[in-house]
Amino acid sequence: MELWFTEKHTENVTFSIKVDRQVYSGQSEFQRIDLFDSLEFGRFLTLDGYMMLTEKDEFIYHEMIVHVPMAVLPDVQKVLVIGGGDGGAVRELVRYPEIKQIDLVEIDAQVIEACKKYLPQTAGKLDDPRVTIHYADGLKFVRSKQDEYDLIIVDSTDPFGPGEGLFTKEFYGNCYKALTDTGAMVNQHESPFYPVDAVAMQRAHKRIIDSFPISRVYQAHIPTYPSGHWLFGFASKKYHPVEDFNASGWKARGMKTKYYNDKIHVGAFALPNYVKDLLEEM
Ligand code: AAT
Repeated sequence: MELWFTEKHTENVTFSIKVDRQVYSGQSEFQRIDLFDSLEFGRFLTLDGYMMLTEKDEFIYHEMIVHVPMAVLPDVQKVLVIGGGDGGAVRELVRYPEIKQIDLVEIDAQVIEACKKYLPQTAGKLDDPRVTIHYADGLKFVRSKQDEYDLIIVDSTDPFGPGEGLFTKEFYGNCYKALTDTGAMVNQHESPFYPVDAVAMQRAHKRIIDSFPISRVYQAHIPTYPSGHWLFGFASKKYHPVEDFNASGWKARGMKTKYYNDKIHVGAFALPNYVKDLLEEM
């Protein structure tokens, strides 16, 4: 008998991966957590039936959410990651020796436990001494923070269920306040392609523009997310993601990456016309 994981991307479109076996299934206070093994994408994590990451393509998402801001901001010492309990963003961050402290705020301890046990590829660096894990709602955690972080990475689920509050005006305003004068926030910014996702993307963009003086959107190709076309937001107090991009500084680090490079950095901010229209029409 064949076993398939299927996610509905719209009312009329599904995306399926043939599953070898189910590795883990649990129900936390917040969501259902599943891990599967597959031939094509390796092990993958789903929350409430939605794809979070696969071993084969997670490098694209995690490199783009971390290296883009790190190659722009000149002196990042303290970082806040909201969500991201799989540890993929943390794994990329700990590669930077100048980062002294990483606070990871994950609402669901069970996600972290499951990933530590079953997804060492992403969770392997969660024990780095610079990392402190806070089991809390990111929305509440940032409320009390002021002038503290050089970089905030919002590595959240989509805007329904526990992740809903991380797409609100209140949250973005509090992130602004939690950042230092030269700080920036990067977020996973949903997909522009299917109208069901684009509406959420536009709403988030409008709220970010209202909260930050500099706000740009960049893109990457993520095969296992709806439509494969995914956006990220770069919202900043001082530094512009392309004009202040330090390409030579990045290259001098000699950091080996599988997706990100200096040309991708600049190119990712070039958006298709229909995406520009969606962002401007709000
Ligand atoms: N690194 C790619 C994987 C994720 S998972 C996002 C994480 O955010 C989950 O572990 C979830 O438990 C956590 N989370 C959700 N809501 C909150 C909250 N309010 N506070 C803190 N953590 C939260 C991102 C996948 C992107 C999917 C795109 N379709």
